[in-house]
Amino acid sequence: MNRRQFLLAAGTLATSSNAGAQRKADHTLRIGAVSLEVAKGQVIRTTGYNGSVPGPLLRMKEGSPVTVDIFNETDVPELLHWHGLFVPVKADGAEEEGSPFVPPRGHLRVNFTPAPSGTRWYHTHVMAMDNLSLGAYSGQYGFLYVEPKNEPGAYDQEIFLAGRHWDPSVLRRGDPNNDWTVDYKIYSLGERALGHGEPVRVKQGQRVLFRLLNASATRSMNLALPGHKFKILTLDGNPVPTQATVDVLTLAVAERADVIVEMNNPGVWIMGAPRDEDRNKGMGVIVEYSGQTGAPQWRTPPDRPWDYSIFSGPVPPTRPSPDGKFDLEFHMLPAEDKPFNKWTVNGKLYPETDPLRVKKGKRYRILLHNGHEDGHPIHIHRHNFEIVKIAGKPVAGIVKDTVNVPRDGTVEVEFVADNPGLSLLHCHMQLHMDYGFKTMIKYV
Ligand SMILES: [Cu+2]
Repeated sequence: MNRRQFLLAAGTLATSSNAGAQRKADHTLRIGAVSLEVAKGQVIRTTGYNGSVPGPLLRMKEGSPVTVDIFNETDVPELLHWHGLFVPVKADGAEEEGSPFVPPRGHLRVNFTPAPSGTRWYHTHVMAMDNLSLGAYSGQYGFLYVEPKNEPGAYDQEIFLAGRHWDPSVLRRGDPNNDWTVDYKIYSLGERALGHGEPVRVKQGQRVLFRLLNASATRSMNLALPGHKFKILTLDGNPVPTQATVDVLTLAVAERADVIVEMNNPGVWIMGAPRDEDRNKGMGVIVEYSGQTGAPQWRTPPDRPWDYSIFSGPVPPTRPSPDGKFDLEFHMLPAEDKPFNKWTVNGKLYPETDPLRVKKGKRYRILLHNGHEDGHPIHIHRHNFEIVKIAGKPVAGIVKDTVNVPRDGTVEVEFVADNPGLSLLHCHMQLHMDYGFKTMIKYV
């Protein structure tokens, strides 16, 4: 805490007669300048939380109310979103819902009761538009783990790793279907680019639980660990009905997965992106068995497309009809001569998009129809949804807060409207949400 914050905090204590405001916060996050040496000699200057990137790992207990103080040491208004949590609008950090900003050089205190349990995260929710130092292009992200009331804990080590793409620049691809994009020079997994951080140190016979997050502003990520397999326990922090095992894990922007790796192949390995270019830019981490030395090994895994349906539970012969249905179709409007393209929901750009009108306690189906231009990770705020159909194939029991809808694909989800208040539904790619790709869920 610097002198200014101290005075600010002291001032709050001295002037407030509200007993609640005098209580020390359970967590304090300070938004400020950070220098991150992502690789030797390559320093990223950005903003982050509490002087580190990623921000501190926060642990909260499901159902135990928390108070979080957020101090903004920058000159721009900020928003902090609790991704995957059923928080009130006031704490959600979404301007569109009416959540308050953390004012420049100011402070915001938020209160909420953490739920549901699982691997969540927190990040800035400001618009960046064509300023690639703001929003999800910055270093403002961190893990939040909400501890369940009963933690099975059947693992020997727990390792949190977020993937990230750095040093963004605007790129014109010359592809008329999707010409403008953002390109990145260097990638990281965890705190550093591949080969520049501490290795993950393991022992033979251990069960290692990796909690993995794609914290990128715009890019999907893939990971493999040669000689080992990933057993998927959760997607977006929610237990999957079928714990399928895969060679390659794919996470769209904002998605998480908890995976168990049985460490039964001693050596020094690269856990990294299957594509050479992505690994060479830094997407990976070294996994080193105790007592093993030598150059880290890499082997290209089999190439199989990611398919959520392998995690499905048994599909019931009939599913009760939802109380309402929404069809959403996503398309691009080309920007032509300047960045970026615009993105429409049913032909309209936010804020003109039509809200989804819902009643409390009812169950709704949303059909997410995607056009040809790009895949989109669709994120629902303050609620979860269950995937019920992927490309026409019924699935059951896969509960998420972000679902990737591939090009030309349709994914159907259902959610229960059980958390009144405006709720944002949007594509999580920063350059899509900034340019129109948002709509609201409105309780009526
Ligand atoms: Cu998108």
